[in-house]
Amino acid sequence: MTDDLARRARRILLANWRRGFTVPAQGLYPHQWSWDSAFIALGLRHLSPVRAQRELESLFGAQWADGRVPQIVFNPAVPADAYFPGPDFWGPGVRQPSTGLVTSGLVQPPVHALAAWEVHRADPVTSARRGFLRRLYPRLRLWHEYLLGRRDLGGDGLVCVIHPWESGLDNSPSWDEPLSRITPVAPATFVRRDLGHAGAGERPTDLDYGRYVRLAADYRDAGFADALASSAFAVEDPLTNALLSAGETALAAMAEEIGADPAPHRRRAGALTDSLVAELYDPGEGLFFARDAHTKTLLRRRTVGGLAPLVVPDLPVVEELLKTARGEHFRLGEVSPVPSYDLTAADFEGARYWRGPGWFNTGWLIWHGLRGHRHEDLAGGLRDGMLAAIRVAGFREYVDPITGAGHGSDDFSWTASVALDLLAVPAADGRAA
Ligand code: 2M8
Repeated sequence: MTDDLARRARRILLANWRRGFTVPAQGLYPHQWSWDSAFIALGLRHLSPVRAQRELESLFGAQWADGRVPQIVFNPAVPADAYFPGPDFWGPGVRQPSTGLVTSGLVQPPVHALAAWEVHRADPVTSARRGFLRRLYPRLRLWHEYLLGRRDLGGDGLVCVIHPWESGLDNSPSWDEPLSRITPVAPATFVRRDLGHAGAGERPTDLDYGRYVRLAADYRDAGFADALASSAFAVEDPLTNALLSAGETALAAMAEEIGADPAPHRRRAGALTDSLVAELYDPGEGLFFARDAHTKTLLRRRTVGGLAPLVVPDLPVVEELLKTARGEHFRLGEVSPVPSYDLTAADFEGARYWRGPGWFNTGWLIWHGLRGHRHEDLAGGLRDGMLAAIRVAGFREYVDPITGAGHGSDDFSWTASVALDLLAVPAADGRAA
C-alpha cells in the first residue's frame, strides 16, 4: 500500500516536471508558482535532492532586483492565454532583464527558507558540493528584506499582503470584508481560464475575480509601488507573518552552516513572533486573525491561517491554539487535512476552494508545527488522516473535510509532494502506513 501510494506520488511529480521546475497541475496551473515550488521541493527531496534544489533555484532565478519572489513565473513554452491573468496582463514591464522571463508582480507566502533548509538537510553532501546554500542564502535574505522593508504598510512590524492571491488562501472568508470595498472590473473585460478546468462551484466567484483583476491591474499600473495609500486592500496576515518568522529561524541555521552571522535572523524571528502575538492573537478565541491595515480591525473569521503560527518554533501560545484546533471549529484529530474554514460557520462550503475544504499544504504546515512542538501523537494522527484522505480521494487539489470527496485539479503536485514527505516518517502506531 505504502509503495503504491509513493509510486503514484512520484509518477505525478515526474509528469509535472518541466525542465527545471514543476507545474502545480497540468491544465489549470501550467506555470511555476512560488509557494507551490517550496512545498514541491519538500517532496522532491525524497525523489532527487538535486531536483529539489533546482526547483528552488529556478524560482529564485526569477527574483526581482528589489528582492521580491514572484507569485508566478510564466513558462514561455505555454500559450499566453492558457492561464488568466497571463504574461500579457502583467506586460513587458515585468520581463526580468537577467533572465528574459515574464512574471507576476505579486508575491506569495514565504515558505521558501523553511523548505530550503529541509532540502539541504536531506542531503548535506550534495548540497555542499553544488553550493546550494551559499547561492540561495543571499537570495532568501533579500526576499525577506523586501517583505520586512517594503511591506510593513501598517507600521507594526508585520508584513501586509496587498492582494488575496498573495495570501495563498485566495477566496478565504477572511478577505470578504476588505474585498467588499473594491470596485470590480466589468466581467466582459476578461476571460477566466480556470473554469475550463474546474467546476464553478469549486472556484472563486465572478465577483471575486472582478475584484482580483481590479487590484492586480491597479498595482501593475502604479508600477508595483508598495504604500498603504495606494493599496486599497492591505491586510496583516498570520500565515505570511508566521512563515516569515519560521523562515528567519531557518535562515539562522543556514547562516551558521555557511559561516555567516545568525544573530540578525534570530532577532528578526523573535521580533516577528512578538508582533504576531501582540497584534493578531485573540486570547479569548485562542486563535490568530488577520487584521485590516487600513481600519486596524481584526477580520474575525476562523480560518486555517489562524492556526498557521503553529509553525513558529518559539510560539508562546501553542497549547491554547491546539485547544482551538481540537474543538468544534477545526476538529483536529478527527478531520484531515485541517479544514480551511470554520466547520460550524453558516457560510462554510465544503467544496469551494479556500472556504471550507482541507488542503494538504496547510495540513503539512500544521503537522510540521506539531512535530516541532513535540506533539507527536497529534502529528501522527494528522499524518495518518491525510494519507487516508489521499487514498480515498486521490491526489486532488483539495478535499471536502466532511465527505472526503476530492475537488479541484487531479494529480496535484503539492498533494503528491506532501504524501511523499509524510510517507518518509513512520505511522502514528509504528506500522508502515
Ligand atoms: C491558487 O491560486 C491561483 C492564483 O495564484 C489561482 O487560483 O489561479 C491558490 O490555491 C494558491 O495558493 C496556489 O499557489 C495556486 C497554484 O496552486 O492556486
